Amino acid sequence: TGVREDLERRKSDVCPADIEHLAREAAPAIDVVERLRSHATLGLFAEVKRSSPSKGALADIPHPALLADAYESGGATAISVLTEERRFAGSLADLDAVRSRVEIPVLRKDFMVEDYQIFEARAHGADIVLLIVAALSDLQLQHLYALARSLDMRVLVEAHTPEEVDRALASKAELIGVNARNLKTLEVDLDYACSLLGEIPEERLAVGESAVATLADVEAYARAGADAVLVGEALVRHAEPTKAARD
Ligand code: IGP
Repeated sequence: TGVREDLERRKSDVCPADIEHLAREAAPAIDVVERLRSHATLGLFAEVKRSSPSKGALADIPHPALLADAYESGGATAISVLTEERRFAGSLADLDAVRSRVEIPVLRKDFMVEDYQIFEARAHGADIVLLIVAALSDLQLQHLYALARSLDMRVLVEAHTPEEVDRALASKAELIGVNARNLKTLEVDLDYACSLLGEIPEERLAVGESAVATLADVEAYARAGADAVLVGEALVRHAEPTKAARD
């Protein structure tokens, strides 16, 4: 696939030994779990997303740093940055731009399958990485989780079905995300995601992902037990991102 070629190209630019070195030398990661636990209100992961496979181009984002800045001013807990190039039109350059602008934690949102990508995330200043249960074996999940934690990053483990929620809970991840979007059919179902959020025990931090269009949707996630929500499209399409994040 193209994704694999992109990864191989990056590896030939920065070899695995060098990316690991850069990851270990990076400024310390900021702890999103501590921030979420110390705030009584619902957390917000505000996403920088130019395009998606389900909707195509979402927004023209000439300056991701300025968008992230607006999210931060609006009170976002963390910024999520899509770095996947082919389907989401993201890049590590977007991650760099956002990282150098904001002081809140930054999540690298991509399809992570190997060590190199975890080192790369930290080398580019990410504080959090996403691991999608559906894309990984239990062994890979445990391994990538442990690697990310060894670099002091937090891990958002994403599930979409009851079986995946069980697998996510079996990992040690403090942050469990339930994605309302089925990554195979690309359909969203907020009620279904809310029912799965109910399965996540109190000690874990539950994140409602996708399908937020209105305040009522945010409230539905909160009632279902979410500690935070992750919002992309509704924020990037909003004319006033600061106000949107604040609301
Ligand atoms: C944001 P939305 O519907 O607010 O734009 O969704 C986010 O949940 C979505 O971008 C997402 C995603 C992912 C993208 C969730 N999990 C995994 C790529 C890969």
